[in-house]
Amino acid sequence: MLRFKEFVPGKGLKERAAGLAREEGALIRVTSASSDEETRTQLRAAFQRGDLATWGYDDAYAARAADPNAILAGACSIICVAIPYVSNTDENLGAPLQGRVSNYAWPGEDYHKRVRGVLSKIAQALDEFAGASVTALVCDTTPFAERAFAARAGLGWVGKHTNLISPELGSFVFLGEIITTLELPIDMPLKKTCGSCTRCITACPTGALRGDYTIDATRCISDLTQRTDDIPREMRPLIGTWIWGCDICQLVCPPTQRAPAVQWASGDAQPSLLALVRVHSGEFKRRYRRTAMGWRGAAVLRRNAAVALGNHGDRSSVPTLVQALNEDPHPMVRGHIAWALGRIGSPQAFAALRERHAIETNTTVREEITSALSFG
Ligand code: B12
Ligand code: SF4
Ligand code: SF4
Repeated sequence: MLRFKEFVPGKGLKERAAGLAREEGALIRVTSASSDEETRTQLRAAFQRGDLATWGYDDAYAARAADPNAILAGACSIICVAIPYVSNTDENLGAPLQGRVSNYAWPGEDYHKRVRGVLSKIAQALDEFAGASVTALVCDTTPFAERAFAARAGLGWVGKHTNLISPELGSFVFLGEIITTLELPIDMPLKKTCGSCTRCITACPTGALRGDYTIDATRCISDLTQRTDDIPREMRPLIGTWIWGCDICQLVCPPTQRAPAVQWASGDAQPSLLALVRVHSGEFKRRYRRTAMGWRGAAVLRRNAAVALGNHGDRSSVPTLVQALNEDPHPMVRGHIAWALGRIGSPQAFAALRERHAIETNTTVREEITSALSFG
């Protein structure tokens, strides 16, 4: 095991890492790479309750996610990194027939690339110092309890909305970690909690937040808009006009509201729903494939746009929806379009539903149309 203090008596490697992070507007804190039994227990409990049912996580995932050595054998320290992202979603809200995109997905390109860039820069400094590869990078897709380790490192605390809140940056931060075999001085967890605040719990439109720092993710709009199968009918009206992710619990969060505004985005924050409900492969590849809202494919975005149009309830969208009901090749999308037309409920919408019912061959879509016609 290398002890960096023995090699660098002056300016420490941790300070170097902090400086590199600061150049990117990011913050770091360090914790040891010992496995975390409490985290493992919390993860297992959440999975057993079915909180993450759509993600297929199990006991083996919990064990792995709580043990940094499962990612890098001989791991000694973890540098936890918080990278702020755009935090001003309220612009142009309510513009006609536009969908809401969670601000983490605004950037023109997928945020994983940016996070990896910051992590790689720091990891490279460590590897160069050691003269060997002594690091492994973690961001998002690796089985790893990122929020729990970030909290243990004192980067912030996990709020009742279950996001990590940095006292300096708020909760609109991406997390990433550099696990290393080097031993670095560790930081202490913060002694902060949410106290008696309950704003996120009251604001959540779907009742996903329980108030005990846990979430039923199957009710979270972020989860619902990322699914590849049907959105349960009873949840559709609660989604409002979100078409990818949801920020409500963070927008109302006082420490996040107090955090300095950050602008790092060039993407489409409020796409036109009438265009999105018809987005097909060429246009999808050009506009969305490389963004954070592209990984589930075009049909998921068309489905989400249909639900948002239904919730907008604007009769001017009916002709576009009717055309899509008759032309969309994906049964899931046709089913959600039928729901939207039923929710809008104009005579033209019901007439189109009846006509389609007469020729629709897919059983699930027919059932959606029957249900939509019952709105009338
Ligand atoms: C699956 C997943 C989701 C799921 C489930 C979310 C959830 N809350 O579990 C869905 C799709 C809903 C989701 C949504 C979002 N996600 Co997400 N998601 C993940 C992912 C891949 C795994 C999370 C996981 O394992 N969840 C299981 C739960 C049980 O574990 P946990 O969240 O890690 O919680 C631990 C801590 O909270 C700890 N804990 C700490 N203190 C305390 C105190 C008490 C009292 C208790 C009980 C527990 C506790 O207990 C838990 C177990 O260790 C992580 C990346 C990763 N690998 O960690 C990103 C991640 C959590 N998501 C992220 C983001 C940005 C989001 C969204 C904001 C995106 C959006 N705008 O739509 C929303 C936020 C919704 C919300 N309110 O949580 C960021 C969070 C950044 C931050 N500041 O915390 C992460 C870390 C990705 C990243 N690398 O930046 N996400
Ligand atoms: S992201 Fe939205 S739906 Fe999910 S917990 Fe927060 S407010 Fe509720
Ligand atoms: S809104 Fe209040 S309760 Fe919710 S996470 Fe923020 S500080 Fe905590």
